[in-house]
This record gives sequence, structure tokens and C-alpha cells, in this order.
Amino acid sequence: MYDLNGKVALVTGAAYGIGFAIAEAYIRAGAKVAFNCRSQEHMDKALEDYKAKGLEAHGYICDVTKEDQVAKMVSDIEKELGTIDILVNNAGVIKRIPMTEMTLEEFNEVINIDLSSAFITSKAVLPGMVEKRAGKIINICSMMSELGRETVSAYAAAKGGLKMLTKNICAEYGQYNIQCNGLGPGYIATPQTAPLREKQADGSPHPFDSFILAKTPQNRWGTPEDLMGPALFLASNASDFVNGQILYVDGGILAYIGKQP
Ligand code: NAP
Ligand code: GCO
Repeated sequence: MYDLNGKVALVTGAAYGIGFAIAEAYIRAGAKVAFNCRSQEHMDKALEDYKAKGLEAHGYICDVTKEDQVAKMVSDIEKELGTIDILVNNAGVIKRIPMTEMTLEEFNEVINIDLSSAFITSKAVLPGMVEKRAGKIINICSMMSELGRETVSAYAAAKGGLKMLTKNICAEYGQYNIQCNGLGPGYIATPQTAPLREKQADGSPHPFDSFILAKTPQNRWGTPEDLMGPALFLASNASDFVNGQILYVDGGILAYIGKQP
């Protein structure tokens, strides 16, 4: 039931990080996998990295906030690989700025990339899924779909909205045997969180690194590889009656008040 042979998957923002790991999981499960990013430099490096691991991935330069670019990418994928069976809305950014110092432009940039893009890309692939009466849409949510913290107002607003968009796609398209679920990583060691893990000048751990370890029952940061199994579950027949759910992969943070200092 975890076999993806014969399936076509699009993982957005999979040049590296969590998206790369999810794309790898799908390729190893037999899917034909397309991915995108904005930067030709990142694309070139990503294609080398996939090849170095013996993985065949199909790369498309596309900014997921641009409807015309997404429409062309989906059309090209469907011509080259076939109708998209699995969509992972993974592309995302974060800006860590106190709300009173954040400009509306900065706020909207995060909302556009982390939330509106999922609307755009899902809208582009849903017609093919409706026609096939089958499809999987997986939105990469976050702990910030449930919790806030200082300086990430735009990101939390986007990820909270992404949780509800997930439930609404389930509500609207479940009748066509389309499952839409969220995957909610905890704190994962990727370029996005690198600033939170940088050693201090004196070589001591970053305070946020120590904070996350104290808040995580498993006492470690997650890795992109920790997401591979859950992402495969949500893309496979194993989850054919799972819909509108957010699967958190967080080492227990959301269940834990945190270690007493
Ligand atoms: P990352 O390392 O920063 O990678 C982000 C990827 O998205 C890159 O491939 C980037 O490539 C691409 N991207 C960004 N904006 C894009 C756009 N407008 N159009 C197309 N591609 C775009 O991030 P990550 O840590 O792997 O996170 C991936 C997803 O997981 C994000 O949605 C993030 O919010 C979420 N998440 C991360 C964590 C964590 O702790 N790391 C936890 C929970 C959720 P280009 O810059 O070349 O476009
Ligand atoms: C932050 C982090 C988080 C993680 C993730 C947690 O600044 O708090 O970047 O937002 O990326 O979303 O689930």
C-alpha cells in the first residue's frame, strides 16, 4: 500500500531541505517526481544532488506565487510525466521580524509564498485529480499552525491559514476521492532554521537551540529524513480514508510543557 509506482508527484520547493527529502522518499517508492524552485543556481545544485543519490527528479523553475508560471509548470509536467496524482505544497519562507517593525510588503510576501501559493498550485492540479477521481494534496504546515511565538506573525498567520485551507480542500473535494492533509514538522534542521542553531561567538549553543531541546521530549531537532515516512504515508493508498487531518512530526513538542529549567 506504500507503493507509488505509476504515480506522478509534484513537490514544490524541493531543491533542498524538507522538500528534497520528501521527493527522495517518493522517488524511492516508485513515483515519477517533479520539483520546482525559483533559482537556477539552486536548481542546478539540486539536480546534481538528486543525481548523486541515484535519484531521477524532474526540475522546473517556477515561482509558486505566480499563477501563470504555475499553470505552465503543471501543463509541462502533465505533458512530460502525466496527470499529477500527488501534490506537496512545501515551498515556503519565513521572516523573523517584530510585528511593529514588519512592513506590509514583508507580511504579504510571506503570506503569498506560504499560503496563497498553496491555493494557486492546488487549483491548478485539482481538475486533473477530479477527472481521475483520485488525488493526494499534502500541505506542509507547521507548529505555527497551532502556536505563536515572537517575531513570526506573518508565518504563523500563513501556516494557520494553510491548516484551514487543508480542511476546506478536504471538505470540497473529498467527494472525488481526493485526500488533502497537512504535514506539520516540528523544529527541523534545514537552511530555514540554520540561524536558530548557529553557535555563539564563544562556541556555546544558540539560546534557541537549547530552548527547543528543552521543549522536545525526544531532546533533538528533527531532520528532513524524519518527514520521509509520514509524507509517504499521506501520499500512498495507506491513507485513502485519512482526510482533513494535520499529521504533526515534532518529536512530541506539541504534547509537552517543556523541561523544568
Ligand atoms: P528551506 O530549506 O528554506 O527550503 C525552502 C524551499 O522552497 C527552497 O527549495 C526554495 O528554493 C523554495 N522556495 C521558496 N520560495 C519559493 C517560491 N516562491 N516558489 C518556489 N519555490 C520557493 O525550507 P525548509 O526548512 O525545507 O521548509 C520547507 C517547508 O517546511 C516550508 O513550507 C516551511 O515553512 C516548512 N516547515 C519547516 C520547518 C523547519 O523547522 N525547517 C518546520 C515546519 C514547517 P528557492 O529559494 O530557490 O526558490
Ligand atoms: C521559527 C522556526 C519555525 C519552524 C517551524 C516550526 O522561527 O520559529 O523557523 O517556524 O520553521 O515552522 O514548526
